[in-house]
Amino acid sequence: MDPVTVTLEGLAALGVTEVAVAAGARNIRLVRGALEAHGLKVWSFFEERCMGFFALGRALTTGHPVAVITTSGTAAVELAPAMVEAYYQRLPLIAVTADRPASYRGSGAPQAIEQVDLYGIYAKCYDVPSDPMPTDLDGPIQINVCLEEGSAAVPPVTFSGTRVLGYDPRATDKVRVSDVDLVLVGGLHPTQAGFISSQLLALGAPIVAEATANLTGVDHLMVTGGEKSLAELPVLKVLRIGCVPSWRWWRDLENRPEIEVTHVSDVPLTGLARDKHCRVWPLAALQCSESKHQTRSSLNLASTLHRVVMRWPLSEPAWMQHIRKAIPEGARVFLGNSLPIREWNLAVGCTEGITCFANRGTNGIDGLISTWLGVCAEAQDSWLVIGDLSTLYDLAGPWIANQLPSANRRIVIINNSGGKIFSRVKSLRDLDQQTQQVIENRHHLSFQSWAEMWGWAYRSISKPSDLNQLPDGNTVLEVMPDAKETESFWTAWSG
Ligand SMILES: Cc1ncc(C[n+]2csc(CCOP(=O)(O)OP(=O)(O)O)c2C)c(N)n1
Repeated sequence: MDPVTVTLEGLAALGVTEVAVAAGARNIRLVRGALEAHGLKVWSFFEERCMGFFALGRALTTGHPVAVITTSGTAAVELAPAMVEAYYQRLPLIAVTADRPASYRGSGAPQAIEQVDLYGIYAKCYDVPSDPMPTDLDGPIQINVCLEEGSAAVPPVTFSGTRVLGYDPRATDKVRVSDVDLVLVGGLHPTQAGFISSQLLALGAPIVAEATANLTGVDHLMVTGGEKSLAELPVLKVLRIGCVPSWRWWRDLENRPEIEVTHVSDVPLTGLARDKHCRVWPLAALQCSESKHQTRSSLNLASTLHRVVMRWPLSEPAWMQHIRKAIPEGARVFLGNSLPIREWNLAVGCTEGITCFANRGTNGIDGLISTWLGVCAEAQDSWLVIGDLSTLYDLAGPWIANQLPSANRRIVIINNSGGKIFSRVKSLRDLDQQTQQVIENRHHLSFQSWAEMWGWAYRSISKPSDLNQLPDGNTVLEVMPDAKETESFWTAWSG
């Protein structure tokens, strides 16, 4: 059978209903097949890096497999960052890489690179037509399709969205938990967060949750204060749920073997080198009953936090609270890596009324605008909170916005003129000026002309009231936090 038909029918059997394409001569038959298929949504890109992250965002929010179709050569390589991120989030991202016929391998002929197993351990490769198409997937895969030159159409394939799973996701042993001092919750999809919230309610142990945990109805168990509270809580047994937590406290667990961790996550990795071969239980396995070990401490740093925020209202953490207040009920929020997610976790935390997402597989600052646009494609209100270097990384991200339904999309750039996280890392604070300049990539760029280039409204934000009465549609909000206030905030908060 024609490898194009084999590929498209294979994608349909995996339950794909969305595909992103970046067209070239080599993949044109796959692109035509996608455009002519029934029941398939096609997103069109001019480059592959943003495309990969956009598709990752679609898979992150829908939970369904999403395919991206590239032409041959370095086009296929451009998907690598998104494929690696998909691996560490176990998202069903399918790279369909058009290739020259197998006889060209090892020849150095134009646009013939070695595409089989291009993503190494991060994506199992199926070489079509030699290999059969996969019938199941639990993370990213590559489908490398060898094609002769030509542009002939294929008979239309129907994509019904039905996926035949080879396993029963409910069939799992239970992990019974009743005796822990602390629950640490990292990112959870909102559809999983309801079940986890009910389990944690039954457990009754104190919870330190990231904003992306999306928990509901457990406010009374929630400990605010982030690192500061974690440092003070007496802990010997921890239940870790969801994505690997972003707290420094978690990293320091490497050197605290006396603290026992039970891992519950759909990504079967512990996120701790010391527990490398530990069992990680799937989320559905969690069965909690009331904790015998009630360490409900009187630790409540909420009022201290409030005081410090009020004292330094133009510091970065205070800006997170101002931004949260401007976000309407029901909005989808994406938190950029580096300081935005950390400052949001501290100053806002896990709040009801919005759903939060992030790329915490590898904590990259690349592809964040594109991932967010994928996550929020069908949301009426969506917000991205992102650093300035992270924005510079994904300048082509807004390309796809014109193909999305119109909605209120806000990119909030926290422009602190460089990678300011490095001035907060203890081991880097004493570096000389020149090295600091290099590690932070200090700059004086503004994002106004970038917003204009993409036809997005732009607002420079220097006081909280600038966030009122925003225009409808796509908007870039450039926040300039006060560097001195930020420094004062951290001195007052952590000393
Ligand atoms: C792809 C990638 N490259 C490099 C890094 C290392 N890194 C972590 S944070 C950071 C700086 C981020 O700067 P910015 O987006 O301005 O955020 P800020 O630190 O100011 O919050 C860098 C380069 C990374 N996480 N991902």
